Amino acid sequence: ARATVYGYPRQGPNRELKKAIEGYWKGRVTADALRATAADLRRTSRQQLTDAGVHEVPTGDFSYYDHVLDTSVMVGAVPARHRDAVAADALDGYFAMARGTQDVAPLEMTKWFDTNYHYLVPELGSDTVFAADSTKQVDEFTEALAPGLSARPVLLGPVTYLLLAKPAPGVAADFDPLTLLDRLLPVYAEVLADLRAAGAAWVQLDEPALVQDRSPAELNAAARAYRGLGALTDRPKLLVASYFDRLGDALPVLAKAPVEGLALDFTEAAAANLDDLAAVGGLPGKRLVAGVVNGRNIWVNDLSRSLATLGTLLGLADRVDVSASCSLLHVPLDAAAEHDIDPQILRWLAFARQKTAETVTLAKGLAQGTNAIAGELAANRADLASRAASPITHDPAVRSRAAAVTGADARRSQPYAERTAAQRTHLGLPLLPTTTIGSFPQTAELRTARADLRAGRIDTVGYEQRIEAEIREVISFQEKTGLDVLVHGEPERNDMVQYFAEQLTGYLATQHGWVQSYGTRYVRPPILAGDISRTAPMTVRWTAYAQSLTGLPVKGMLTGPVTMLAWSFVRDDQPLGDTARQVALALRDEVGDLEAAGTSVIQVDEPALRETLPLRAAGRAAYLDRATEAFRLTTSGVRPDTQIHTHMCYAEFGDIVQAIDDLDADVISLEAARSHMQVARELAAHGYPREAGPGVYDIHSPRVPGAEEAAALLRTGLEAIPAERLWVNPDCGLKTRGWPETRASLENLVAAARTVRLEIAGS
Ligand code: THG
Ligand code: ZN
Repeated sequence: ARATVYGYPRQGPNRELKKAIEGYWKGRVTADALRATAADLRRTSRQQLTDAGVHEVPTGDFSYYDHVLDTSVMVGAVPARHRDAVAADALDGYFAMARGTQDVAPLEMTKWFDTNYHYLVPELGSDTVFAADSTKQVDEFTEALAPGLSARPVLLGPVTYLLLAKPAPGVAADFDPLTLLDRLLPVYAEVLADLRAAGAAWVQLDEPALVQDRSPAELNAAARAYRGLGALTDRPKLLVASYFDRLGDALPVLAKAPVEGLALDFTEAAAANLDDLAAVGGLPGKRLVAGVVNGRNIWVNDLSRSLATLGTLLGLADRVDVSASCSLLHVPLDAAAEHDIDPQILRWLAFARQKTAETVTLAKGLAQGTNAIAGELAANRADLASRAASPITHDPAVRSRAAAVTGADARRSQPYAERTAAQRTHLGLPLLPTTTIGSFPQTAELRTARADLRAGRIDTVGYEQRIEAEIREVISFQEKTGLDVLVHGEPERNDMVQYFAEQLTGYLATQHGWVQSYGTRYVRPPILAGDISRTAPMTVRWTAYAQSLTGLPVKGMLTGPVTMLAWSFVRDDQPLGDTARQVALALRDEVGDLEAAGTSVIQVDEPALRETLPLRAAGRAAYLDRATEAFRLTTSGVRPDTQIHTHMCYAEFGDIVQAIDDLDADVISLEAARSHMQVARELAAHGYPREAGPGVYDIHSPRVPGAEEAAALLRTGLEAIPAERLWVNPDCGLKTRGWPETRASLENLVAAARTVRLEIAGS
């Protein structure tokens, strides 16, 4: 048995890649310097992998922006609007597809399965002409060749590529990209031949889309694809890789296909994949790569358990190799870089570098027996035992409180229909009330203040004075502009998850734990490591200060439990529902403290609710139950006349309207400006009975919407939602906008609300 991985973090230990690419965009770094930085980073990664004992290193997994975009380039699927830019300069054309230019829009971006990575969606149509460009794959494979080293190019497979694509602009919406398979396969054949000519013995084709629910036609396409590629004579051996879930109905299809290897996920899907593998009689004559090390969480592996799994696989294939379950792109690079985490807790963590070492240890244990890795096994047992016995993971007070939760705790004391009247009276709001989502522009002064505090140039008192000054500005601006429900503007917050994670016991923050979100954007997801509790109020000080400045209601602003989990690394030693409940209870206390401090409107944001929907339909009902329960546990302790708001970004809500209703929030604000209130019609079509604020100002663009344009959107909204239940707000928070456009846009938004109120009064 040998160790391998499917991909490695791209950014480098200090996000050197981000700096080089953004420098190139600004004209401060030449194309040659950018290429040199990238080649250096790839060399260092390969060195790290080989030093750790990985036998076959992946190549081609590197990307300047996104591996799905790289695949579009590899198959020649460049949208017509980007062809001139690509012809003029390949690198600039590539970035034009990724980010757009003054004149052309970029490719659309969306989430990579149920991870927090985002890819660029291929745009295809019946007139798409594919053409092979194997340059990147061949170059990155060739540069990896060294004496004694084997490298395995990793490509996105043709079936997943087509399943991730969508009809290009102007192509009929019902166009099915999968109909292009027969045209795409010859292009893959050419790339495979080029890689063989370059010396590749194996090529990996990633087909994660096959772990989702797939129709007979889609499974049939997979069968055709791998019959076709398998039948080629001029090709390397093929390893078809699946990850993120069980392969399910696609397993018999690939087991029968004339390919030489299959990679399966044996982390959460282990039992199902084992059963399915046994049911097809194993993979005689094939190589099985077993993903037993979780490639998307940060916990140390249970080596004994993985060895047991690997042992049962031995008889089921010709050869069994060991890997992380998916590309290590989804975890930070190196836990050893974390100097602020308690050394004992650090031993519970494994980032990409540590996970690589785990796969090597497991491969050695599998090949040579457990005696060969006795030292590693003993250390691993000790680390797992220290985690299991730690007071950090077992806080009796947190546990008994969570165990005592009843159904009533997650239910408001009155139904929405009765509460709403009490809230109207209590708040004294006009028809079509105006508000914002919560954050105001994060100015350079605010970032400087935070940096000054971190560096010790100012003390806490000095910092808080600067934050209070900003809150005074934001409140006085909103009063002057005529908004009805105000916010404090969140000047004290960095990331909406990190801000709370830093204040909750049981949560860990990292210093260098960057994970790519999209392109050059990275996040440092905090780690839900132990039982979660709140030692003191987290937001009350700022909300109360803002409220003391005005007679108008100021909204309290919290991040909801579902989003806290979705954008963190979660515990793997207890059910997700238990972790969600602990976070919800801590937030529930914050909601209670805000109410007690005189806050009558409290917003609990859940932008990630839709994002983390399970890949297979079978898991969705349970997820939505757990998610809505955690939200209601957070928000249900308040008086009937306290108004609970929630907010969600990103457009597609059609399939979760019932879950949104089950949140039992009083008001929801949603992104809608770009889709011309589509979401309002979707809510109405599902009979959504509550108040809603479909956004009338697209904050993702610096463009200022005119008052008449916003009024027109409101009139469209009124066709779906009655005036008594319609709110007026932007699409999302204003954190990334500048003050000038924020000022102008909100003035127009208030003017639009006033115009439409008069129209309603006069009709
Ligand atoms: N916070 C967290 N996770 C998220 C989002 C978030 N996941 C989904 C979505 N939002 C991803 N979107 C972004 C948008 C911007 C950035 C990252 C992810 C970003 N990052 C800075 C960068 O790379 O320069 C670093 C930010 C920092 O210093 O923390 O701009 O909002 N948790
Ligand atoms: Zn938003």
